Amino acid sequence: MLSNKERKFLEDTARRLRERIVEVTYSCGGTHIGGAMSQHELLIALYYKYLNIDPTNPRWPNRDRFVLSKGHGGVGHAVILADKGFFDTALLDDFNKTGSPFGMHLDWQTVPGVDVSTGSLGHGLPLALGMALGGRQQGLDYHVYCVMSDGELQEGSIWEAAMAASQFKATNLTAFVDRNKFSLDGPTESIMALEPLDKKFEAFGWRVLSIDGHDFDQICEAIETAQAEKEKPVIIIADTIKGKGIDFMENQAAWHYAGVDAAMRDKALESIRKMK
Ligand SMILES: Cc1ncc(C[n+]2csc(CCOP(=O)(O)OP(=O)(O)O)c2C)c(N)n1
Repeated sequence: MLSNKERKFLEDTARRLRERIVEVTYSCGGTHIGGAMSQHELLIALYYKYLNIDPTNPRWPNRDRFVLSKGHGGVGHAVILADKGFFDTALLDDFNKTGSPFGMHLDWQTVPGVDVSTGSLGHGLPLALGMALGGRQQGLDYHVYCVMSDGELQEGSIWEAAMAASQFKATNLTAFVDRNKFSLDGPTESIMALEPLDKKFEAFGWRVLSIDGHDFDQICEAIETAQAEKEKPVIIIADTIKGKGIDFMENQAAWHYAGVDAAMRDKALESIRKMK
């Protein structure tokens, strides 16, 4: 149960960094802003409450690992890493520009705090499972958290990893699905239906928790339940809204990837400032 102070801190941080994502999107000409907004509260809860990490020592062997399997959400990850002190926030002014450390998908070799390069969908869960099993093998007690998009669940590699995770009882791995119900150009259910998603993961041997992915109380309760689970890997299916917080972007596949001009930026910031 979050205290009022903790909840307010998480909500204020989420709002402040949503604004930063909009600013970066404006300055670099375009990002995957829709999915950055839907995944946002999951990343904020992890980075500001749970991850055992040290920004002064990004390669500390016993750090918790974070895998953004939906690598196109990298802009949302980058603003958080900057805010946590992994690198100078001013570097974001050149996001995705030639010569900057950032591509649209973050590279672990150039961006401190990134554990693995992602972007080719469907590979984050297998990588996260490898990290979890590797940690166990080495007697390290870190936890691995992996955020997937719903569209990437249409990749077969996810289901191979899902099978292996339960076979090997990878309880030091917690996965999330950013279930915003949209992929690049339309609803997931008309492109390649995923439902009943909870039943599918249950059949693959996972414990499934279904939550509102923008509600910090539900997110934090689910993460703590996952941390305490000792029999099965846990997947948290987070019901989210693509474009969350920017009224004219919400639930619009057209805002999967886009830029904003100055007028749209100001409208977006105004909408975010009205969020509770
Ligand atoms: C293997 C692979 N195929 C295609 C793409 C191109 N691509 C980028 S984002 C995307 C789909 C985005 O939808 P979803 O996965 O649901 O992401 P979200 O809505 O959370 O942004 C696709 C197909 C890719 N990055 N990787």
